[in-house]
Amino acid sequence: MKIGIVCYPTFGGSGVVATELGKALASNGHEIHFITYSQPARLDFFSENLYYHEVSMAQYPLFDFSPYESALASKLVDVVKFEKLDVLHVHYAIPHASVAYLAKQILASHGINIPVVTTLHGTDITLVGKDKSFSPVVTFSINQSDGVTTVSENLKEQTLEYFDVNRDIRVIPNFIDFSRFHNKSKEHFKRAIAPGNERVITHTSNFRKVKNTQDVVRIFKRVNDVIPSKLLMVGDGPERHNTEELARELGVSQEVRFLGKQDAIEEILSVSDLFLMPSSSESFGLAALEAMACHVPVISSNTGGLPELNVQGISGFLSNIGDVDDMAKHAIYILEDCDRLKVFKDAAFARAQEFDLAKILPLYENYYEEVVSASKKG
Ligand code: GMT
Repeated sequence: MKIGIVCYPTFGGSGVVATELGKALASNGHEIHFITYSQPARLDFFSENLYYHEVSMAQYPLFDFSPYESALASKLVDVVKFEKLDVLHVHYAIPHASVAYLAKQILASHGINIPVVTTLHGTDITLVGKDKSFSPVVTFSINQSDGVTTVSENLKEQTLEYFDVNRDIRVIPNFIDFSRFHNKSKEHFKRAIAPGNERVITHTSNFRKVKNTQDVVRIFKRVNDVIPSKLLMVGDGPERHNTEELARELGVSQEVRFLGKQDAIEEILSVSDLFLMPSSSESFGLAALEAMACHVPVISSNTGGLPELNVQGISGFLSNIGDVDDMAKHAIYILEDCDRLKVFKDAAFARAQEFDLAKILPLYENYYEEVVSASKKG
């Protein structure tokens, strides 16, 4: 198939899923066209089946806000028409689903039918999409898509609860590519990070409010009081400063390393013993899945789609949002005993295998086939 993929090309989870999906589809023989405003962060290799079309915008002094939607719609029309795409797959509803609808209407006026699949990733529904300034457009464009997927059952339920949706939604969870995410032997790195053989605890995120990065430090402080440990904070974003401040206030800054944005996340996870995700909202929790694939158990909140990934008492533990005492208690339970830690590490890996790319990719391929054939009939 010839598939157009639209996403945010940044480090966010939706862009990562879109890019990894495109790469995997290309390896499976599909022709994939990424249409974004800059090269997606993980589109870092060449394949004969991969194409990248940059959305560029004419600047004009009248534009206080650049009309990105119009530029993207025009690019979609151009790429669909000239590359003869079979389907457009847009990731993150705002603004991609409504832009795809506009492009679809323009193409229809040229006698071209292009089915649109929209994947909802989380904050486009739970946070931003619900806002009055977006919700009529989000509702309309979900209903106008030829296919809609969410990354968890919980996100599907939330979509149906918050929006007046009159169509089926297919749940296709996030996935993991084990050829990249597996436990690598990084003993020299581990010795550098934890010279006293301390336990290594890791958090990766975009340091936005929903990630509760200060709770990560609060949990760490409680663990570190009992078990010698180090905390690796990977990523960057608006809450980083406050989080660093808290580490100083709590007297643990010497044990906490803020590593900023990192490409080789799998190497950091390979030296980790525990992953913390105390988010107040999480539609799936891709970062936790990446950790589990590298044999790292997860202490998370029990919000959103996290209970569909993290299995209580098996791959880790889940607690109420903000209950840092409970999270710290569970973290200590896992880390205090070497044999127990090994059991949790193995179980986290086993759970991650249920989200193997090889299992999830056919779900998308079959869905494209269904949507394309229904759109030809209809
Ligand atoms: O986590 C983020 O803030 C980034 C966000 C995104 O849309 O880029 O991630 C969302 O999509 C991921 C991939 O589907 C999910 O695994 C994350 O759970 C989800 N984040 C939230 O719901 C907060």
